Amino acid sequence: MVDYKVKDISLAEEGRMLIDYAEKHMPVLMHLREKYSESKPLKGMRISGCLHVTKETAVLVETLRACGAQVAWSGCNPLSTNDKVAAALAANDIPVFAWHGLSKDEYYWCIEQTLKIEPTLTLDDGADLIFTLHNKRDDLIPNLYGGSEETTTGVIRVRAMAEDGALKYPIMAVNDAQTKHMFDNVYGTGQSSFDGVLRASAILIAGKTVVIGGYGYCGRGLATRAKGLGADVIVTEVDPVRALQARMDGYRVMPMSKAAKEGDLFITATGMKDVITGEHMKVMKDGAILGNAGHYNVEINEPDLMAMSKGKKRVRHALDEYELKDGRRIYLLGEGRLVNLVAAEGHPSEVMDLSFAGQLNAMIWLAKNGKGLKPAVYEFPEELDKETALAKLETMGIKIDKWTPEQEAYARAYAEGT
Ligand code: NRN
Repeated sequence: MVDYKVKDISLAEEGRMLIDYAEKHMPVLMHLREKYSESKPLKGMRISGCLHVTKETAVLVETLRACGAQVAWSGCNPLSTNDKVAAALAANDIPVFAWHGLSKDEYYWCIEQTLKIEPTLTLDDGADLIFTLHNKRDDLIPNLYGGSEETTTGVIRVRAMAEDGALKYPIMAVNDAQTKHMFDNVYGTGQSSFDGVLRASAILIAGKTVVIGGYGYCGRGLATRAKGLGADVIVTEVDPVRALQARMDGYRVMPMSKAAKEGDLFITATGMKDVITGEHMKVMKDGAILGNAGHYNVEINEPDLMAMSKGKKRVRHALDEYELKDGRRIYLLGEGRLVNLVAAEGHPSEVMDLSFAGQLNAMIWLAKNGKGLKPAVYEFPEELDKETALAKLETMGIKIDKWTPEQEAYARAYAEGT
């Protein structure tokens, strides 16, 4: 048995059933596991991972190991670990350091445990592992071939590090793979955030006014699902182009100061702090429900909410009721942390199949090409994106057209006009 720390190892059997179930909905990743099980392209690699410990992540972790890598894993959010899955990984000899309800110190202790394998690759979601390496263990950086980053917020963070000349090893922006953000961020976040809202609040969405903060890939998915569930959707934005797009997509667009008076349910997906503050809470309806779909818990200002409340009470799974001094009640989902993973199970396996095919391909690419690469943020190779999309279509029994040689020639020709 390897070193690990989980909530309760006796949950392993239940966790294994969850992982087996996820495997059945992740055909692309399972195909890649089978494809590489002989050649083991990650042989000799040591991967420290910092990514939500869910049934889908477990499929990725066990695929990385099947491809030859030694792995050590922590979660990337104090409230997103599924304790049954963590137990199943530990029981399968994977050094996993993760449990639901970590303190901040425990969270970073878990990350540091994964560094004991002295990684040659890092796999991150939100860049807390990358930042810890730079900040506390830069002695390990010379071993690194490279790393990957899963999510929008993490890519923004490492790009800022690179801008500052602070990035010390190459990072592939897996979030920027088309087969990741055009699917995970849109269809995944859209569905799984409402999964979280409904498991925690059990409200009827039809007939309600739902305010979506941010109209990026995540916000677009959220607005689509809110509309599909029968809500009257309001979008708030700071970017005029995205605001215009939201209006053209048929949603009402207005400042949060105005939306705050109308909303029954608020979901933020901006990556920015203080999207909803006390100023907005002051004018909200009695019973308004606040949720965040962004990576960090900074989008809803919970200290403002606490300051205007007599007290708070956990009234349902992942739902806290704040009784305000003026008698109104406001509800906060998942302590303001990303509602899909805290109140539900995160995105469905079918869409994580795409994201994690990207992560696996990034690890294989970096194992091959990373050594000696300039520390910078690298785009996901386009041909790998197309390969992943084709593989997914195949699992769906979908065939597509192919250009003829004449069409190939036409695409290259610029002389032919009208
Ligand atoms: N089920 C999941 N397992 C899951 N759902 C969403 N994410 C998940 N990771 C593991 C991540 C997405 O890829 C959360 C990240 O913020 C987002 O990029």
